[in-house]
Amino acid sequence: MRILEIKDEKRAQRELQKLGADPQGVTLMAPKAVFRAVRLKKVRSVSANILKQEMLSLGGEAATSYGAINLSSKYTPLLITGTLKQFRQLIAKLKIHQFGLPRIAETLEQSLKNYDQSPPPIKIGPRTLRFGQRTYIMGILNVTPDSFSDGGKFHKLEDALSQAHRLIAAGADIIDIGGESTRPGAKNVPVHEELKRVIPVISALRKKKILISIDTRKAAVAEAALSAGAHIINDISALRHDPRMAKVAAKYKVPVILMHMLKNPKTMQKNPVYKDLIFDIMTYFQESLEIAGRAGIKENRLIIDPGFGFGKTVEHNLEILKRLKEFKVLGRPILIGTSRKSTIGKILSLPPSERLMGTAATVAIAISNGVDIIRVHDVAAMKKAAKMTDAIVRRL
Ligand code: 9MG
Repeated sequence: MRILEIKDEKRAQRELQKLGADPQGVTLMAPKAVFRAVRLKKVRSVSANILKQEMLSLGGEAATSYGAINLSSKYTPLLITGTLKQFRQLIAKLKIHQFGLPRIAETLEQSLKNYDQSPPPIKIGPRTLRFGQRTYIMGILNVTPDSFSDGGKFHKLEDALSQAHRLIAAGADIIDIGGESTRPGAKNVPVHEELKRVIPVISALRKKKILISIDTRKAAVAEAALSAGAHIINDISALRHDPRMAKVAAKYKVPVILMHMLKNPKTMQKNPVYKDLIFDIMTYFQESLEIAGRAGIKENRLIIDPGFGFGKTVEHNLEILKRLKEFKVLGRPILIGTSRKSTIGKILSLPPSERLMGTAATVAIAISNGVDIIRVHDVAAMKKAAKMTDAIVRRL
C-alpha cells in the first residue's frame, strides 16, 4: 500500500490514467481526489449557516464560530473543507442564493482557480515573463554606502557597472538597482542623491539586453529611472509612501512590485505584531491592488512580494516561507527576497558573507511553495539552486 499526495487535478488525472481508468472516468473522478481547505475572514452568520448546510449536503464541511450557530454574533470566520468536486457543486448552488452568497461564490471560484494556475505572462519591455515555466532571477545591485550586506561595494559607477555585468553574465533576468538602503533603521536619502546614484548606472545599462527594475519609494526617482531606461518599479512601500507613484507607473505602463512592509524601514523591526499574519499581508496587498487600479495600472502588471524581513520576526519570516502558496489566490506573480537576510543569520549564527547555503535553502522552499521570481545577491549560485528546484517542482 502507498499513500499518495495528490496536490492538484493534473496529478489526480495522471494517477487515474496510470490505473487504466476510462477517460470519461478520469474527468469525473479527478476532482474528487483533490482536497482543499478554504478560510474566509469574515462572513455574515446568516450567510455562513446557509453555506454550511449546503456544503454538508454535498458531503463536505464548513466550520463557523459558535456564535454563528446560536446567532449571538453577526459575523463569523469560516473554514470550508471538501474536494474540488464538492467546491464546484457548492459554488453552483451559492450562485443562485441570496444573502451575499453569489459574491462569495465568485470569490471562491476565482481563488480556487488562481491557486491551481500559474499567473498570466507579463510583457516587460523587450521580454515576456512566462510564469510557471521556470523561476526568474532578479540580481541585486545596491548603489549605496550603507546596505546591510554589500553597502559601499558598488557605490562608485565603475564598480556598480562591473557588478551589473557580473550579474548579467551569471544569468540574471532582471537587475534591481537601488540608491537607498532599506535595511532596518536606514536613513532617508534625498531625491537628488538617490538620482545621482542610480541614473548613471541605468543609462549605461539601457543598451544591454537586460530588464532593469528601479528599487525606490519615490515617484520622482521612479520617473527619472523609467525615462533613463528602467522597465519595472520595485516599490517596497507598495504605492503607499509617495502618492504620485501609482500615477507614474500608470503613465509609463510598467509592472510594479508591491511589497508588504509593516510601518517603514526606520520603525518596522520594533516589535512587529500581526492579528493574523497571512490574512493581514493579503489584506495589505488587496488595498495596494486597489490603489493601483484607481490610478489606472492594469492588474496584469502587478507583482506581489510578502516582504521577507520587513516588519517581521524570525518566526513570521519562516511562516511566510512555509505558507507562501496561500498568496497564489490573488492570481498575481509572487516575488521573494530572502538573500543573506538576518533571519538566515540568526538561525545559522552566521554573518551576511556566509549565508549562501541558508539562502539556497530558502530559495528551494520558496520555489516549491509557488514563488515566480527570486531577488538575490549571488546570482550564479542561486540560478543553479533554482534550476535544480525547478526541475523537481515544475515537472508535470
Ligand atoms: C529593496 N529590497 C530589499 N529587500 C527586498 C525584498 O525582499 N523584496 C523587494 N521587492 N525589494 C527588496
